[in-house]
Amino acid sequence: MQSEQWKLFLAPYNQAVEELKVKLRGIRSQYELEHSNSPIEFVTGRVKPIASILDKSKRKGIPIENLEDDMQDIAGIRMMCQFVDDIKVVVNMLKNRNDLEIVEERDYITSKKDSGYRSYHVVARYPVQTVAGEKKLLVEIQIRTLSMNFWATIEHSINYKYSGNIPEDIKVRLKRAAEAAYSLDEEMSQIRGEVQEAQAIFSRKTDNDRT
Ligand code: 0O2
Repeated sequence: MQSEQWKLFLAPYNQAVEELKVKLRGIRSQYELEHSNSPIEFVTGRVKPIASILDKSKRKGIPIENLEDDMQDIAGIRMMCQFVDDIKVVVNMLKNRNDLEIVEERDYITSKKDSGYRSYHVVARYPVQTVAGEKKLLVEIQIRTLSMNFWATIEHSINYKYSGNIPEDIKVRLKRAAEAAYSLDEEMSQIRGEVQEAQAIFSRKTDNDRT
């Protein structure tokens, strides 16, 4: 594809990511207004860079003309939660939306990846309104805790640095770090009530300070 064709191909994906970021961030704002604890801490999104699309299409043997049907993460959304239990709440919330049609779920929390990676992936079709009519695009939504995200972000950069061939000793340390991150999640879950009560008090205080 020429650069102009890429722009046209990726435009609806950009639109999907921008729309979903607004919609999903809106849920957090609703919780904030109600002073209740949000299962969503923050939301990010990105369209896969062309180089990564080409890389993955080669690695997975996906012909360019099949990208729309066979590459599920050209549009990617990440939803970060404070607690592991929030992940289920967020997944159910996504399942109940009428603008998302869930096509696949991958639970890398119950079954972590070999690398140590943990996250819950939901692949869904999302309708984008284009001048040529409605286009239902695949989007991949990754739902994870803050500590899973911390680990994944660091591992991703190390993986990039070593072009996918992380030295064995670093791999071992990363696996250990993944378990430490998970222990942190488990510890925090144990004092969830305490944490949430403190956050509710703090949120009311900052609201009062502003008025
Ligand atoms: P980026 O930069 O986040 O877009 P595959 O791509 O073969 O691993 P598949 O079957 O297409 O996997 O889908 P999967 O595993 O559900 O999702 C792939 C995405 O999940 C990756 O996208 C990462 O975002 C994340 N991911 C999966 N495994 C790992 C891991 O071991 N470490 C980290 N840090 N992230 C992981 P991309 O395209 O790799 O990267």
